[in-house]
Amino acid sequence: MASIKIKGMTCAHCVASVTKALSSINGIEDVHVSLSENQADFSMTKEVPRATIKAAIEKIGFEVDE
Ligand code: 9UX
Repeated sequence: MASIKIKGMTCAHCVASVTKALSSINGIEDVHVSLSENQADFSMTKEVPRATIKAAIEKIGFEVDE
């Protein structure tokens, strides 16, 4: 499992948006986003650059916590 910290999620719809955005990335599967932990957990079926994940999150208005 890989994980990434996300800033700016405040409701269940935010969680759904992030889940959808991450799930749509080729190579990312089994996405679980936690609102209380400000974190997304996922598995990767191939190597996905962190920049790709970061860009997908920022595109929909959230921030990655470095
Ligand atoms: Mo979660 Mo609502 O943002 O704008 S608080 S979608």
